[in-house]
Amino acid sequence: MANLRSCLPKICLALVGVVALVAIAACTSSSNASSSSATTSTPPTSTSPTTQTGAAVSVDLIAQNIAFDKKTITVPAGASVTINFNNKDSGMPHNFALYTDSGAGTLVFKGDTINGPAATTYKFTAPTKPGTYFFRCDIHPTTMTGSFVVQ
Ligand SMILES: [Cu+2]
Repeated sequence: MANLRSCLPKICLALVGVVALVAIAACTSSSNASSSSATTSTPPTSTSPTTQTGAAVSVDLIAQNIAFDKKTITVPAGASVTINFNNKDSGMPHNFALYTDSGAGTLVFKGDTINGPAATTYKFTAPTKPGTYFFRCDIHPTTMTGSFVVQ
């Protein structure tokens, strides 16, 4: 008993020392982590000037009476585009498809066709080259068309 009692203060001191060490270690490691993440989060500057890092854009597009509710959709170059597509035509299939030009020769993105009434979400990356592109419904390629402007 006497032995244990005389040891207790030493154990206490040792514990305090360990706690202090842990606290110091936690402080220094967290400050290290925050400073290193700050330096690594800096984006590389060597990317080509035409490539803009993707802003996120969300666009609501309604198909109703075999027509889109928008004639023009404008997004930043290289943006991450989300199109909230709502087909309100009962029993009528529509989709959203993006082409480089109104000739619809080169496809950029093709959304799945959905039968109305139904809604879906299309996600794609906008072209990095600014210009006026072309979107349409592939089922109604002459009546459901619009300009997709990349800035
Ligand atoms: Cu259509």
